[in-house]
Parts: sequence; structure tokens; C-alpha cells
Amino acid sequence: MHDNRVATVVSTAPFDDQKPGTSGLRKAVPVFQQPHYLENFVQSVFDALPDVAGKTLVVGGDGRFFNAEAIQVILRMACANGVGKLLVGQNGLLSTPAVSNLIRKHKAYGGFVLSASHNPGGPDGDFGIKYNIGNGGPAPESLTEAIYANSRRIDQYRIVEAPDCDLSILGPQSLGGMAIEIVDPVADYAQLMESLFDFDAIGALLRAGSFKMCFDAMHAITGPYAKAILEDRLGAPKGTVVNAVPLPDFGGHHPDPNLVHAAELVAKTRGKTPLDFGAASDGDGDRNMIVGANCFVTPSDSLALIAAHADCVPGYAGRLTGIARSMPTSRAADRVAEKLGVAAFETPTGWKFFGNLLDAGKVVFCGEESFGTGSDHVREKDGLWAVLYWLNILAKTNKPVAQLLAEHWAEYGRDYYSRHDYEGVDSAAAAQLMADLRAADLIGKSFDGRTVTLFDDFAYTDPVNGEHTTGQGVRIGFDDGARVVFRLSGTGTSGATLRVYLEHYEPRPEHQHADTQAVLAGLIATARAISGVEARTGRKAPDVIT
Ligand code: G16
Repeated sequence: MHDNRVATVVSTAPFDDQKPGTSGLRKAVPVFQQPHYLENFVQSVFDALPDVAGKTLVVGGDGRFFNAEAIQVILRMACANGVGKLLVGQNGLLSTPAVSNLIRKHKAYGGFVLSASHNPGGPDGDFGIKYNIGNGGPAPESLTEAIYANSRRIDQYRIVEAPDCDLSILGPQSLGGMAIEIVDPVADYAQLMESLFDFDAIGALLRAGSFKMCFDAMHAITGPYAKAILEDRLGAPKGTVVNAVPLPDFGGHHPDPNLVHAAELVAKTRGKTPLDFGAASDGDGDRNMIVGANCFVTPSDSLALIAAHADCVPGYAGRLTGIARSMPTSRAADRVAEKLGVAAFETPTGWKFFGNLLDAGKVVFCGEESFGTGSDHVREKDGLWAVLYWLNILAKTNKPVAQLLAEHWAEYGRDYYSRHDYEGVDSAAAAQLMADLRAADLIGKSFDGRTVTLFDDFAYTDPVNGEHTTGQGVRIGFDDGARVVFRLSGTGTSGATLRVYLEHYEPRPEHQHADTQAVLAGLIATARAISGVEARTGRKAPDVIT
């Protein structure tokens, strides 16, 4: 410890449930409110960063319930652990991609993101905390494992006694000898977006009057970002951004941009006078949903179209090296990579697995079926970035979303895709289901006219550092190109969530405009039969279909 800091050392005992999941530690708010719970985890992070003293960290969150209290604790613990400087979003607010950008732009050592992403907020909702490393991306497995190991043996933490910092005033202040800078959450991020996209073309489209769009911020963090960029800078009509004020409980809604939770937005793009374009982002601003007039762009297709149109976006023209997708994401992006002669990577679920590929320049675009798309501009997925990318495509091609999709499918074939989620099921039953699936021997077996040609539990070796990750989900591939994947979510906070990913490849243009669930019906029945999900969980149908 340097300078005049006086830390209090507090005795504590380990909690046994602080293992970071797919994206940091996520728990119900009351769990985080237990005495020492947050402090234990934060100290476990600091203990895994032996050289953090004197360094700069970034801190911000999505404004959900407990965000304000947690930030004050982190500030006091950072001070006690010798951190040199903290960059904090004004009022404690920063979207996840904005944190990533700030870390990179200011060459910070790392940062804390306070969010449970798309999970509901409020006193009975969820809270979360995630540590990002110096490249701006989520901590890799080796670090999260070290944090978890620390949390299992922790017996004390360090904190300074100090009054709360006023996070509403921009500029420098100090806390017990540690420098704090309160930064505008939007400014640097907006500048980055302007450097990537054709703002003149997008602005002309948005101001034309004939183009109608709506961005639903879902009462979450992207409200201020979207208002500043879409309305103030690009000139979209006031009111284009709805639910724009971040609320601690997201207005009682589920800030998850999908067909179920953003149903109001989707409704505006349907019927006789639909909007041309609709988009939404989630609690912490890293997810996105794209809808056009009477059409929905699956996240898997979105990644493929984004890659296929790289040449009409200034920040990406002529520099595509490769595309990465998480394993359960459809193979639509692979087809684009093949045609363009660039590399394609299949990684486990979790944005952290893209970090090394991006750092090494092996890929420019990454995407996940879970409504996540992004590029090498930051090391997180980025909701508003995806929306601006789509607006850039629309402005440059002058084609409606549905036409872009139809043309893409005609060229590459269509990957009909859907995910069925069984939420909050009994953890033991879900674990047994997965164990039995892994033990099954399905190669050569036939179901509903399809024969199994691929059957494995997905494992991945990082091509950059050789880290090997196993047990990432059961893949079942069929001879007609169809595929079913089973895995358990790593982001839920009660019971287990079983995800069943279904896809069917259709190369014939005349068959590419059917209803997705109808096309997948046979495959859905096969998945239910193979897994025995109904008998094992008592669920007759999934809770959420996206
Ligand atoms: C997180 C991760 C994503 C992952 C998603 C779903 O997203 O960052 O990489 O795809 O969870 O994970 P799971 O299927 O394990 O629930 P977010 O937006 O929640 O941070």
C-alpha cells in the first residue's frame, strides 16, 4: 500500500456459491445484500490481481437496484487494495460495451461491470458483478477460476472508512488518497460509433421522413446512449427511442430483447402499417434484437448479414479476416465466411471465448444466438453497435430488412433456427438429463427420417493460447444438415435452465419463407423424445421460445 491510505481489515468467512457463471457472478439481490457477500467477491477479485496496486480501473453498471450501493463499496475496497485511479460512469452508469471501450481507450488495467444483464432487476430481481481485463473483455476462465478459488478460502477483506462519493458531478475527486474521475458515460462511446459508421448516410435515412423506426431501450442502460446518438447526433425524430430512462427495476419488465419480452416493439413492426425497423437492447446494453416490417432477424442471421455487408460500412470495408460464433449459434455465418474465403471459428457460449481471437486479429465479427453481436471495436458484444450497423446497411443498400433477408437466404440458403428454454427446472433433474444425454450413443440412429451423423459433447481448444474447455453442450447433427444442441444456461439464478437449440438448413429459395416453428416441428419432437424432457422435468412445453 502506498500514500496515506488507512484500510480496515474485516474478518469474514467464505460463501460457497461465488463461482462466476457464463458472464460473472449473478445472484438474486437478497443474496448480494447478505453481510460481507459483495465484499468477499470483490476482495477475491483483487486477490487474483496481484499487481493491481497503482493501476487504473473502470467501474460502472446498468443502474439496476443495488448498483449505487455496490459501487460505493467497490470504490472503498479499491482504495484499500491500493488501486491508483478509478474511472466511474456518472451516477454509476455505464453500459457493458462502454466499459469495454473505456478500459481500452484509457489503457486501464481492467474494470468492474455491475449488471445481471437481461435478468430482471429490483429488490427481488437479480444483481451481478463481472470483472473485465485490460483488453476490455470478460475475464478468461483461468482468472474466473482463480477468483472462485479465492472466494472459497477468503478470511478477510480490506476496505477504507469514508463517506459516499458524489457520483453525479463530472470530473476529478479523491477518496482516501485514491484518484477518482467521474466520466460522461456516453461521450467516448458515441465518438467510437461515429468513427465506425457512415453517420451521414444513416442521418439522411433517419431524417428522410419516409423511414419509420423505433428503438426500445427497455427502461435500461441504452436509453441515454440511443437518445444521444440516434436522436441528438443523427437527427432521428424525438420519440424514436422509447423507454429511454434507466430504472432500477426496469419498470418491472424483463430487459431482454427478444420476441417475448420486447413484444410491444415487435407489434409495431407487424400488420398493415408496420414500422420499417425496430430494435431493442437489454439491461446492460450488450444484447440486441433486430426486426423489420413483418420480419424478424434471428441473431444468427444478423451475424451472417453483418459479415456479408462489411464492405458498405466504413469501419470494416476490406479488412474482414474471420468470423466467430458460439457453438449453439446457427451456421449461417460459416457459409458467409466460406464464400468470402475468410476463417470461421466455433467457440463455447460466452463472449470471453472471443477475446483471444479478436486480440490476435483472427476475427473481426463475433456473434451468439443469445442476441449478441459485436466486433473488434471493443471486447464485449454491443447492442447499439449492431443497431447502427443495420442502419448503415439499410442506408447504403436502400432495401427493406425483409428483402435483405430474402436475398441473403437465396444466395446462401436459410438456417431455420429457434431456441426453446425450460426455465427454473429442478437442478438435479436437469443435470441427470444432460448426463444421460452425454452417455447415449446416437450415431447412426434415425429419428423422424433423419439419421444422426454427429454426436458429441462440445469441447474447444483456444487456437491462440491452447486453453482447453470441455463439457460445453451436446451436439446432435443429422444427415440432412439439421442440428439439435442441448446445454444448461450459465446465467440463471434459480434452479436450472435447459436450452434446446434447433436448426434446419433449407437451400431452396421457394421453401425459405415458411413458419419457423412449423418447419422445425419434426426436429422439436425428436429433441423431446431424445431428451425425455417432459418426463424428467414435468414440463409439457418450453417457457420461452425465441
Ligand atoms: C451472457 C454471455 C453470453 C452468453 C449468454 C447466454 O450474456 O455474455 O456470451 O451467450 O450469457 O448464456 P447462457 O446460455 O449460459 O445463459 P449476457 O448478455 O447475459 O451477459
